[in-house]
This record gives sequence, structure tokens and C-alpha cells, in this order.
Amino acid sequence: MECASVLKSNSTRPPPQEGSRAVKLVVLGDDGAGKTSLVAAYADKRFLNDDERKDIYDAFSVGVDIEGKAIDFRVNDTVGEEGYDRLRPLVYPGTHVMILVYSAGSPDSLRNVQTKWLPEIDHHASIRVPPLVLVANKTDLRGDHDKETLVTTEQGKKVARKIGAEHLECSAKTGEGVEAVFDVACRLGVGESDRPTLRPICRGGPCII
Ligand SMILES: Nc1nc2c(ncn2[C@@H]2O[C@H](COP(=O)(O)OP(=O)(O)OP(=O)(O)O)[C@@H](O)[C@H]2O)c(=O)[nH]1
Ligand SMILES: [Mg+2]
Repeated sequence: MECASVLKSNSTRPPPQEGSRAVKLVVLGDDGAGKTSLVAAYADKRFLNDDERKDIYDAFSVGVDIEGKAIDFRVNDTVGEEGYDRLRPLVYPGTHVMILVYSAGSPDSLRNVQTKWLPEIDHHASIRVPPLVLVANKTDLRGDHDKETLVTTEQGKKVARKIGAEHLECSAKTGEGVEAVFDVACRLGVGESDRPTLRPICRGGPCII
């Protein structure tokens, strides 16, 4: 499952320049956390309605400039549903950075970061674990006072520290924070794509080389 090199025609993002360095991003996390909405908010700068939120964003490339370096930023959306547990890892090989999304309105989705997503990443990454950006999406829900089950920034940061990830917050709905999420991810990915040798896993326990 390699990344397609085209973006939807109505995208506001430029296509990658020929010969630019490829940085592969995989976006994963619970079913309904808002991965596809987040990817679309980045690609097209708008919030998708229910009819549009199909799998049209599963893989695309955009041209990004990071400190004067032209990057072919390959964004891969995934499906969180359990039924895709065997199919999803097919996209992992060659990943330079991962965005792990949870919903600020779902404590379960944050819990699953450690119980489901980290084990899955570790299992399939072999000894090369890419840098992770843990992202709280749907922060707009914090303004909804009828919503009782919210995740605080502190709770998210605590998990991020435990798993050795960057922590960022955004709302695909309002667009707030979306640009920063992908900017940080791309920069981490560029660093990883520069890395000539394998990196040890050092998540809490002893380093394995
Ligand atoms: N309030 C709010 N709702 C959001 C936001 N992002 C996504 N949603 C809603 O959350 C639901 C799930 O969004 P998706 O983008 O389909 O979630 P997903 O993570 O791609 O789900 P799967 O593809 O099934 O794994 C939809 O009803 C979206 O409209 C957000 O930032 N704020
Ligand atoms: Mg989706």
C-alpha cells in the first residue's frame, strides 16, 4: 500500500516537487477520533460533512517546505475499526512519523493509546519505532457544557510523557491547531528520514538495539 502522489483537485496545498525528499506520515487512533476529519482539515482547510467523510483521504502527497528543504509529505490516513486490525499494519513499513489521534471528548480513546495503539505500533515497527505525535482532536467539545466526559490537557500530556511522544491539541472542526500538528509531525519525520542507522526502542524500559 504505497502512497498515491496526488491530492484532491480542490486542495489548497501544492503538489510535491519532483525529486524532493519523501517523508511518510501515518495517522492512526480510535475509530471516530476524527483522523479523516483532521487529515481533510489539513489538506483542504475545511471540515467534512458526513457524506464526504469516506476513505478518499487514505493516502496523498503534498509539497512542504521545511527550512528551505523541499519535502514530499506523504500523508496516510487509516481506519481505527477493529475489523481493519490486520489490514492497517500494511501501511506501516517505511513510516517516518506517526500521528496518534484521540478525542478530547473520549477518555476511552486516550486509554486505548496505551492499551491498543502502542502495542500495535511496537509489534509492527520491529526495532525501528518512528517518532510519535499524540494529538487530542475535538478540543471544541470543551466548550460544550453538556459534555461530561472530557479529557484534560494534563491527562493527555501525562500519557504523552509515558510513551515518549510530543503532545498537541486541535480541532478539525474549527481548524484550530491543525497546521501545527502537521508541521511538528513533518519536522520530526524529516529528522527521522535523515537518520542513517536504526534507532533503539527506549520506552520506559532498557534500550534494545
Ligand atoms: N466536534 C468535533 N467533531 C469532530 C471533529 N473531528 C471529527 N469529528 C466528528 O467525529 C466523527 C468521526 O470523525 P472521522 O473523521 O470519521 O473519524 P475517524 O477517526 O476517521 O474514524 P475511522 O475512520 O472510523 O477510524 C464525525 O462525526 C466527525 O464529524 C472535531 O474536531 N470536533
Ligand atoms: Mg476515517
